[in-house]
Amino acid sequence: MSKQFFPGISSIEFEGRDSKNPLAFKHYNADEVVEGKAMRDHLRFAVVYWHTMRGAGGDMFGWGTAERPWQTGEGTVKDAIQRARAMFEFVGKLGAPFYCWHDRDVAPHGKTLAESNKNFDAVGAELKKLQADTGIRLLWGTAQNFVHPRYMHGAATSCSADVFCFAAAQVKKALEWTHELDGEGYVFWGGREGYSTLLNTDLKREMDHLGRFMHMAVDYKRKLGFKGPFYIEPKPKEPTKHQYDSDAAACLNFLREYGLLEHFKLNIETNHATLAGHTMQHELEVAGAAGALGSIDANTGDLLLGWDTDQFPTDLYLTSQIMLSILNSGGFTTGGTNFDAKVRRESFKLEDLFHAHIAGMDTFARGLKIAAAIRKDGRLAGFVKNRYRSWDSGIGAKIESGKASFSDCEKHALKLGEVNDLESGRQELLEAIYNEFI
Ligand code: XUL
Ligand code: CO
Repeated sequence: MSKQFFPGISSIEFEGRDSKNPLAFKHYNADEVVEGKAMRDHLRFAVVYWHTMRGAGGDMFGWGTAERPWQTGEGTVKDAIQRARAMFEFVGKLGAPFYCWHDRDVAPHGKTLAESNKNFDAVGAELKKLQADTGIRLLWGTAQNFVHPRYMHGAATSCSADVFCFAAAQVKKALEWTHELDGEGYVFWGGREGYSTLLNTDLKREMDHLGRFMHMAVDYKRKLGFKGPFYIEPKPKEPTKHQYDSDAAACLNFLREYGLLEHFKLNIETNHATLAGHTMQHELEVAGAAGALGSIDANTGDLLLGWDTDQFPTDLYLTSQIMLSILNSGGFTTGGTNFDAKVRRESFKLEDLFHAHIAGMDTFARGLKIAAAIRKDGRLAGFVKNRYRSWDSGIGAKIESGKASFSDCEKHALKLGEVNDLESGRQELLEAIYNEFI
């Protein structure tokens, strides 16, 4: 047995809602069946490598605070392999089925691209072994095309064609390892694909380059034989003032404009939705309406702080609304619930990593049960269905099926004289009904 990084903590078990054990699940019971499927398969939890393993708790005003015995600061491959073992010990003890990485979280940057690739190959081989030993699977991989100074002007949208090539090479390699590790999918988050000022930016040319980049990725995916979906993760700002993939609607428009829609779904993140001025549920519904709801980055922001605080989700309204949209869209297939979340700077102890994930998983488990109960009850869905009943027959059905013209509508309206039977939207009643299930 190799060195243990969490020696005082054993596997986290389900103990039920009356348990007072901080290191036990109160609601997440992986085998419990909800709507005919085990919770494990509904929720498909994943732990992120970056915040969990690499996050040190630093902010722009202070150094890192977190106790992380695997962070030696050496930046060597040996160090990265230790970190991989710590990661798998953590995910295994937590009982999450999946994890996610950026290429440069798992392996260090080299002095050249060839050296970076070599580093990645060494750590990738260890990940493959750890996956086989533990049964933990890769939900998705992604390339970190935003940390290195070469990406200061963007990666695929850089003003430099040389930088575009580095970005392409990095994605190519990250895709190869995602495929080798049997990843369920692959994510693109455009960390610096945007601008800080339009004074120096050819927006159209940059968007065209991004479209070209994605087509090249699709071609390479085909060549590799990788079958998992590509996801774009929308975010409106941070680090740039404006990011091109600003929200679900902007991503869908980009994908449609460049003929890429059939190859991509979206990975929707709560804190990114709020930064865009939307609710998470809005983003999920927009993605779902386009048949592009793929996966979620489960976190939350703080409404009083205007930045991406990436907190663990512990709000039952949030998780139940998310699970309602997910269940209504048919549930996850290749996607899952990825905790793109970090513990607060003040929560610096090792066990805080467990407390945070347990809180997130329990809150999602309750969200799932609440959403299933709301669906079983049927009053909310029934209200919505009934609200649109004028479209089920008569002139409504004719309009929906494309068989009515403006003249037909005019004839209908003239015959009616006025609309006299409008009904209440009943928002407050519906909110009270929702509360019955919380
Ligand atoms: C950044 C963010 C990323 C992506 C993956 O805000 O969410 O970590 O999830 O690159
Ligand atoms: Co994210």
